[in-house]
Amino acid sequence: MMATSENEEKRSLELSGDVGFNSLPCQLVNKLVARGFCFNVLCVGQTGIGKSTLMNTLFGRTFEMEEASHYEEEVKLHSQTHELQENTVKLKLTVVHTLGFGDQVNNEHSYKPILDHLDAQFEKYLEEELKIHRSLCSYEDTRIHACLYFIAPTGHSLRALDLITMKKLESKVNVIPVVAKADVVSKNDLKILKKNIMNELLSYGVQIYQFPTEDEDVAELNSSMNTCLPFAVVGSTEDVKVGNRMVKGRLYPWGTVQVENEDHCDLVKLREMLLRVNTEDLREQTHCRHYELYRRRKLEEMGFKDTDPDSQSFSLQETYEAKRKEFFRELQHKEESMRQMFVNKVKETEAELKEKEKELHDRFEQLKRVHHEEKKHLEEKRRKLEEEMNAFNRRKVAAETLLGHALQGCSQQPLKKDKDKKNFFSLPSACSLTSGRNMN
Ligand SMILES: Nc1nc2c(ncn2[C@@H]2O[C@H](COP(=O)(O)OP(=O)(O)OP(=O)(O)O)[C@@H](O)[C@H]2O)c(=O)[nH]1
Ligand SMILES: [Mg+2]
Repeated sequence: MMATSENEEKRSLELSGDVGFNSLPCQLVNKLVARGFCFNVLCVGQTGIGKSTLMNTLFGRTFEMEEASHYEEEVKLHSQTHELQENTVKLKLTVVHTLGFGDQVNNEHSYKPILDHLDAQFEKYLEEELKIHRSLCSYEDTRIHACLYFIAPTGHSLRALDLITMKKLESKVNVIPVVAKADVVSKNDLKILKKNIMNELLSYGVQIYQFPTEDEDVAELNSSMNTCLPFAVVGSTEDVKVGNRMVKGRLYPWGTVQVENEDHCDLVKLREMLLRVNTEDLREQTHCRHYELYRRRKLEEMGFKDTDPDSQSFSLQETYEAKRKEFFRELQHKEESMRQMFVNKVKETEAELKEKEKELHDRFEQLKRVHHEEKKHLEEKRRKLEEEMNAFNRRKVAAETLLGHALQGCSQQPLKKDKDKKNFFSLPSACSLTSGRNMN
């Protein structure tokens, strides 16, 4: 077979018979139906505004009705996945609720956890896409396809929180605003409220999801629905009797609100737009617009780009090499600064140790001096004591000699004994002997 050259003219041929490739759409449909679909909806709105009731009403099922606490410290996201089936079509529906949204005293950063959640889902998908062994066909896509933004029916228009949050969300998700609990306002007030909301969104440049009008089959329907935005919805899972049939509705002392009656609210319109006509467009917009934007920013952040400054195409290999070199340069730089830090630390510790050693040495010298002084002092004391002892010994010897003489004299003149004894004891040397003994 010869390769077709680029310049070769393309020929259009009429086939004489059926060769079979006209079944391609059917093959595709069969494959997709067998695989099943997924659709992820995020409900943003203050506590008790009717998010759960509306989701139950939209899908005609009771998913979960646990009330959220009003005392959450920060906004949290809670997601639940349900496997639904309509005829042969399987749908994995994930509903993500915002718990505590609008409940804080300071709502300044209420949108942050929502943005983080949206980014986290994009990041997960990007990681899968960048893997060597990708399994995107069986990948469980958690990216949010539609965000229902619940606006309170009271008030004249949007709150600052609504405007800021929708503005932040517009580049990350398809935002579809709905006026919740529309049965609590009169028809006229609702009309004014819807108009005010749209005007405000327009003047603040908030881009909400527009139903696509490119496809001829749905262009008319979608463009007329675009003028009905925001949909005013009423939710109910209760069956009420109207005439001789049972309908979903809300019973009031003055009458019944039928949620599926288009004269009463826009629930049917919302369901039609969200689930019957534009589900695939919502999925496509999520992938081609919001995810693409996230992916582009992320890859640019990582240093990838399609063209270099001279508009020459940039190869992945070159980008990788450049990034690798930059990484090693940074690593070297870090290593060098850590080494320098370590050397400085060692020097500091060394200086500290030297200082301590000097202090100890000085202290030792001082103690040595004190010890020397004390020793000298004690030597002096000892010398004095020895002198005193010598003097005492001398006096003792003299006294003993005297006593010896005295006793000798007594034995020769016994009659004079008593008198001499008296004299002896009155002698000054005897006195000093006695006092010397006392001293000892
Ligand atoms: N009047 C009126 N009440 C509604 C409507 N939808 C729900 N409610 C009531 O509002 C209350 C709260 O409804 P939920 O659906 O639990 O509200 P939620 O936003 O899911 O609340 P949390 O999950 O706790 O944040 C319930 O008493 C519902 O019956 C509505 O369209 N109109
Ligand atoms: Mg709820």
